[in-house]
Amino acid sequence: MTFLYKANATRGLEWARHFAARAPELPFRLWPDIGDPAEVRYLAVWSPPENIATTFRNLELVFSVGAGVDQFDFSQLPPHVPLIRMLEPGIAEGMVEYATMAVLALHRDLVHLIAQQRQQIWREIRITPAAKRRVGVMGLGLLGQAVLERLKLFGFPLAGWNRSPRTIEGVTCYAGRETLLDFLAQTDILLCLLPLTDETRGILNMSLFEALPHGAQLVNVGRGGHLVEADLIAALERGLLSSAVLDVAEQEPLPAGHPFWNHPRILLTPHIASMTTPETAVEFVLDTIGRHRRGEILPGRVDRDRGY
Ligand code: NDP
Ligand code: OXD
Repeated sequence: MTFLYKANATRGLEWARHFAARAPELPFRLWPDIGDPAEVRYLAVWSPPENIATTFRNLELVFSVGAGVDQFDFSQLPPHVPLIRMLEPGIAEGMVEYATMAVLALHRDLVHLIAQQRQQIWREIRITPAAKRRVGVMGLGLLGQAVLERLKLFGFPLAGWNRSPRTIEGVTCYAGRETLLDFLAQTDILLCLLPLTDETRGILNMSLFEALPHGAQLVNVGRGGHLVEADLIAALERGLLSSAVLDVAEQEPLPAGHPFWNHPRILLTPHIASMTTPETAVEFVLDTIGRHRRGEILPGRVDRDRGY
């Protein structure tokens, strides 16, 4: 019986060390050293290998190394094998830091100030009080809620938009497509923390940008597939949006020559908003394996019909 890991190799070595300390009885293997595939009971992956169902015939659990699961083709996974997304606290901590950084950067016009510095321009940009900067979060799941909780400290009027209704103290919550326009109309800084599904692909598009107040700003920390990239460039050119912070792109790494690299209104980071922390991730997967053996409910189990 083995646990197979297929993701960032350097962090995999850390997983191996924590596994050896916490569960020496469960052999841990690092891709591509898979050993006997019939022995693999647990698989933790970022990019899933091909032919999972036929190669690993005795799989019991598949873990996503990240919080998102859009990289999986569910039809390639044996239907009886639970797919578990990563629910370790390091992901939320990283995301809260990044989202706070991005919202404050946009609130304080950092993207414009950097552009001014590059052009050797010394010019004040008037400060807008936080109480007059409305921040809206799309996706009120684990991460969206954690981010909103921290943003409360700064005094921004806060709103959130979600598939199903939520009640969050201090946050005006909207639910369902029919409320999207109302939510957007009162959002100056929009932060996307949705999972990527058939319903949310391309949701950050020109008609959404047109529904925001003129000159609004965007943070995309969901997935590159949420954003229609050409629409973002056009919306920046038209002044519909004034700047954007992007952590994700349709193609990662971003290809050479892509307009995002040098765009003066875009601050781009290489998908690092948050990262799975090996120590707490190993704790989470071992806890999940224990629950699975005892026939208990599995936190983080993906609903394949819903897509997240
Ligand atoms: P959760 O599953 O906890 O939350 C997702 C939320 O989105 C739920 O509240 C859900 O609503 C809502 N939602 C889903 N579909 C829709 C829809 N069609 N319309 C409106 N709301 C919808 O996920 P997390 O908060 O943990 O993570 C969110 C995403 O963040 C991940 O899927 C991943 O893509 C991204 N991420 C990015 C990282 C990065 O480094 N850039 C790091 C980690 C995550 P409901 O309450 O009805 O289920
Ligand atoms: C994740 C990510 O989904 O890093 O955890 O994007």
